[in-house]
Amino acid sequence: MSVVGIDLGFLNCYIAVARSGGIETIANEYSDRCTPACISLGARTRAIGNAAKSQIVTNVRNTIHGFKKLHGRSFDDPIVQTERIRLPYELQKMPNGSAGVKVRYLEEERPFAIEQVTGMLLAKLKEIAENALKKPVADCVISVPSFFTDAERRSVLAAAQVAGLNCLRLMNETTAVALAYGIYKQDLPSLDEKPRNVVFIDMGHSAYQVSVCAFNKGKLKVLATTFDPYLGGRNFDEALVDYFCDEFKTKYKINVKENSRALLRLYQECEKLKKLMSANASDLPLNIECFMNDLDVSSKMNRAQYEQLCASLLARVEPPLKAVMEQANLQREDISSIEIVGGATRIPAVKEHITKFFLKDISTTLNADEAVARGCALQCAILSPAFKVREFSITDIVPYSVTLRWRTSFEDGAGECEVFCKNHPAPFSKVITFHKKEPFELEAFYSNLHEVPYPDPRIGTFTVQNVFPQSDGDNSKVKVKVRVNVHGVFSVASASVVEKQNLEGDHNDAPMETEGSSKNESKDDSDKMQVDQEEGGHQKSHAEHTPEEEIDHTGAKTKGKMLMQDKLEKERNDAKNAVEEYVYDFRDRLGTVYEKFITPDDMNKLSAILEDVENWLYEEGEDQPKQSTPSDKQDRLNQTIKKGKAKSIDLPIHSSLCRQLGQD
Ligand code: ATP
Ligand code: K
Ligand code: MG
Repeated sequence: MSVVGIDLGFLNCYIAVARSGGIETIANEYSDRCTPACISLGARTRAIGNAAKSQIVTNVRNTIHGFKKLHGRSFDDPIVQTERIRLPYELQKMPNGSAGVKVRYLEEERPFAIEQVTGMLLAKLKEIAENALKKPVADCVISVPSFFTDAERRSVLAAAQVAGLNCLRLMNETTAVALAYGIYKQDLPSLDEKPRNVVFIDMGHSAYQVSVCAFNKGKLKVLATTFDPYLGGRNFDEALVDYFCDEFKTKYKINVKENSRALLRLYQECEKLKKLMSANASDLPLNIECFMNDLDVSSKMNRAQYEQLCASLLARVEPPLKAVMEQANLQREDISSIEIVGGATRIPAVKEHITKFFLKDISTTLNADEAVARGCALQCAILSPAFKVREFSITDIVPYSVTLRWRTSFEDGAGECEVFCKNHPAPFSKVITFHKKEPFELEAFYSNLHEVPYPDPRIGTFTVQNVFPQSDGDNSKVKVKVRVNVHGVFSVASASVVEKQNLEGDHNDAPMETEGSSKNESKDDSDKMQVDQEEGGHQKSHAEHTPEEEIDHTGAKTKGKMLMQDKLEKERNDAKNAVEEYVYDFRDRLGTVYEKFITPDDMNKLSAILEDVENWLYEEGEDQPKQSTPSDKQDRLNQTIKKGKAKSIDLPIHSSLCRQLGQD
C-alpha cells in the first residue's frame, strides 16, 4: 500500500511520500519538486508538467493550464465564463452541460471532460510517485480548497479515478497544512488544558484561504475557515499585465491583448517581475525582445508603484482574517501563532497586511510550497494500516450549511430542516427520523447560497423507497442517516424502518430529532431500505455529475490510446536520436580511427552522405513515423556503403540504421 499525498495546485503540484520512516517531498524527472499543472497536446504526443509548461507560448491553443476552477461546474456557470475569457485555449460545453476543453490532439479536434484533464495530470503525478517509490501507487490523499462544494469535490474524485488512483481522502488544503504543523509538535497542551489556537493562511496562485485550528496533544480541530476564492498570485500578475498593456499601447502603439502569444509572454515576464519585487524594492526592468511586430519592448517598475497598483487586491487580505476570528469567536490574544504558506504569501505587502491585522509577527516555519503535500501524505500514512504514525485525530468542518427538504405525493408531507450548520464538525453522520406511509424524496441543498461560491444550491436528490403504512394504517417510523463523509461530500447514506413496538407517542410528520455521531453507524435492528440517490441535481441545465462509470469508461479508453501514442512517440524519438548519434559518432571516427584506411575521395563521399542523413533528420525525416520504408536518402546511403570501397571497413550502418528506424 502506498502512502502518497498530492497537492493539486492551480499552478503548481507537489507530491509527498512516506519513505524510510519519514515524509519526503519528491522530485520529478527534471529534479524539480514542483510539477506545473499543465498539459500540452500535440499532433503526435502530449507533454505533462514541466515539458508542457515550456510549450505554453509555442502551442498556445492546445496547452491546457489554469483549469482547477472548472471542476464540477456547468459550461454556463458565470465562473466558467469569467475563466474562459482569460484562457488561451477553448472551452466546450460537454453533452451533460459541464465545462470541458476543446483542443487539437493527434491531428484531430477533440473535447476533454475536466475530469479527463485533471485525470491526465494526476496520472503524471502518480507516475512520478511510482518512479520515486519504485512500486505501483494507488492509495493517496489529494488536496482541495476548503471552499470546494460537493460538485467540485465529486469531480476531483472522478478525476482521481480516471488516473487509477484510490483517493482515501480529499483533504482541505489548510487542514493539510495544520496537520503538517501539528503532528510533529511535542509541546501541545494536554487534553484537559486550553487548546493552542493557530491561524493558517494559504495564498496560492488562484485562491486565498484562512483557517483557525485548536490543537491539543494528538488532535487538531478546525474551528472556522474563510476564504476569497478569487484572490491569488495571478491577480497580482494580472494587475501588472494590465498596467504594461496600457503603457505599451501609448508607448509602442501595440494592442497586446489582441495577440495571445504576446499576452502569454507578458504574463510570464510579469510573474518573474512580481517575484523579483518581493526581494527588491528599487526600480526593476522589464525587457522583452521581439515581443510583437518584431518590436523589443522595455519598461520598469518598483515595489511602491506596484503596491499602489495592487491596492484593491491588498484590501481583500483582511476581510477573511476578520471573518475567521468572528466565526471562531476568538480574540487576537487567543492566537498563539500565525502560519503562512502558498507562493503569494511571499509578497511583502500581503505579509504586512496580515501582520497589521493580528498585531503579531507571522511565522514562516512551514515550507510554503510543500506543506500541503506533506500534510496529505501524513493523512495518508494515518489512514494506512501498513504504516505506523503517531495517533492524531483530525476534525475538519463543513464549509456551508446544508438543508434537507422532503416531500411525498401528499401535500402535507413536505417540510425542511437544516441538517448541518456552517462550521459543523466533519466527517459526521446524523440520523433523522421521519414518520411516513409511503416512499418520499429528500433533496439536499445549500441553505445560504449567498455564502457559497457556486451558482446552484442543489447538492442532490435521494428517494427513500419501500415505505408502507403499518398494518394498523399508522405511519412507519423511518430513520435516515445523512452524512458528510471524509471527502467533505454530503450524502444520504441509508434509511431503515423501525419496528412498530419501538414507537411511543408518535408525531405525524417531520423529523423529531437528530442524533449526532461521527463514528457509529445506526444500530437499529430494523429492515434496511433502498435509498436511491441522484446527486448533483436533476435538471438538464445543471452541471450534472457525470456518472463515475461513464467517466471511467471513456477515460480509460482515451487514456489507453494516449499512453500508446506516448509510447510510440518516445520510440520514434529514440530511434531518431540513435540515428543522429550514429552520424556524429561516424563522423568522429572518419576524422580519427578510420582516417588512415580511407581514400580522400571516399572520405568526401561518406562525409557528404553523413551530412545528407543529418539534414534529412531535421527536414523531411522530422516527421518520419517509426514504421516506414527506407527513404531514398537512406537507400542511397546504404547502397553507397555497400558498393563503396568503404566496405573494407566494418561499418554496420545498413542494419543499424534500419534497426533504429524499426525496419528490420
Ligand atoms: P492554488 O493554491 O490557488 O491552487 P498553487 O498552489 O498552484 O495555487 P502556489 O504554488 O502556492 O499556488 O503559489 C503560486 C503563486 O505564488 C504564483 O502566483 C507565484 O507567482 C507566486 N509566488 C511564488 N513565489 C513568489 C515570490 N517570491 N513573490 C511573489 N509571489 C510569488
Ligand atoms: K501548490
Ligand atoms: Mg495551493
